[in-house]
Amino acid sequence: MRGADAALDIVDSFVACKLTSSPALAEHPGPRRQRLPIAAAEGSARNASIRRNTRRHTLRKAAMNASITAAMTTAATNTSGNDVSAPITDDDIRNDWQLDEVEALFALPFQDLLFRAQTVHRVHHTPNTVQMSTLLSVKTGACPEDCAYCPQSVRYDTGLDREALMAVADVAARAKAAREAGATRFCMGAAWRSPKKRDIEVMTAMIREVKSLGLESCATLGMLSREQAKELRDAGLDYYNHNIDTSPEFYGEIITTRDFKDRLDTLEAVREAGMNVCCGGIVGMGETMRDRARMLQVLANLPQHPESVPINQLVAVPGTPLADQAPIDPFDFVRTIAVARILMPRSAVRLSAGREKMSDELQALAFFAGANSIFYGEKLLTTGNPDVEHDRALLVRLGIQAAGAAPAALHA
Ligand code: SAM
Ligand code: DTB
Ligand code: SF4
Repeated sequence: MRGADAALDIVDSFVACKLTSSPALAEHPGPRRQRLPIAAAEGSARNASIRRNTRRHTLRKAAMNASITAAMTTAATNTSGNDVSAPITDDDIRNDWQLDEVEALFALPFQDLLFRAQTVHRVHHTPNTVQMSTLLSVKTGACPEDCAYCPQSVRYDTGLDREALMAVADVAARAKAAREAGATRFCMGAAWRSPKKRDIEVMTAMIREVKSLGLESCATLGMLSREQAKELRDAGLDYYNHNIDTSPEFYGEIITTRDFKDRLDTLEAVREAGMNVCCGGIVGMGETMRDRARMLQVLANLPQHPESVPINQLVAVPGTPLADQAPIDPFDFVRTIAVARILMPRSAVRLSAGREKMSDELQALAFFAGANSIFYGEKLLTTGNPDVEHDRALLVRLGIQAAGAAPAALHA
């Protein structure tokens, strides 16, 4: 075992021991509607994947380790007295995270967790940079699914008007505007359980338009068959967003019209088609800390880490079953970002829904914890998002650059 791993394992097991009776980490109380196996995601491909994922970024690592070692040597003996000063290296891409290890990360003192997350972040990413995606709901409302958080489910009266699939030319115009505002990726969302054949035909035309503008393309359209995934990929789709949303154990409390395994099957189809995976979840739905740890464990133990991991804070929409859900402690939200960063070092971690309710200071903490991607534009799908002017000003105040955007776009 490498020195860094050994030191951090000692810290982790120490914290895990102290936490065996922590109420925050107790199983979520009350009955579950269903408990679903996830062996498919956590199983057979793990060893091959670990080997595949141990490619080195030698030059960057050497440079980073020099500065990290200097910083950590002066900074770090943690509260347990264990030395955590050994540099974290980019050998740490793993797909075999154990639940107690993930829980132990959540339980670290806040500053230790953020220091470790920021350290991992700097080994694998250009600091002070965020990727910006703009969302558009291309088909809104009347979704047959019963996701308890979602304003677009036909089952809840949220006052949302249903809208048919948009015209391709209108989507192209919105994509162009997003590019001019500084976005580098355009994400099209549709309130479907799964798309029909004719929907895929229109979506492929939209994807071609988005790509012709020089933008990266992303879509989130519900469950896909393998054939549909290939059709979207052939049209040029770069990313497919399909969230697992929460832990397998809590899933049945939130959604009953599909199961956790359905999500994993679509993720597998997306990977098989050769697209990048965008997959994350929501915090603040009444889940326990253990559920959050399980959700991140499942994501990190997929055969290949999602390239993009959106962490949404619940937008509690009136009319949905979660309308009155109490907001989570903001520090726990930041902890979730930090643990995602540590478990999936190379992924983009997106500070996603919920930013409208977050202070600038909280967002800055989330960036420090390793978030390096945001949704940019006045609207998410159906709910609000910070104004672009506010976001631009925030990034300037924090000295954060927009990754890959034309500089003129951001200073327009
Ligand atoms: N229908 C498709 C699906 O469910 O995959 C695509 C659209 S769906 C709105 C995309 C994701 O948005 C959901 O999986 C969920 O993670 C997120 N989302 C939806 N409503 C939300 C809310 N009120 N707060 C936070 N995230 C939400
Ligand atoms: C994701 O993880 N969050 C986005 C995107 N992927 C599709 C959606 C957030 C939706 C928030 C509620 C709404 O605006 O309808
Ligand atoms: Fe439908 Fe997606 Fe909303 Fe669930 S999250 S109700 S599948 S649009």
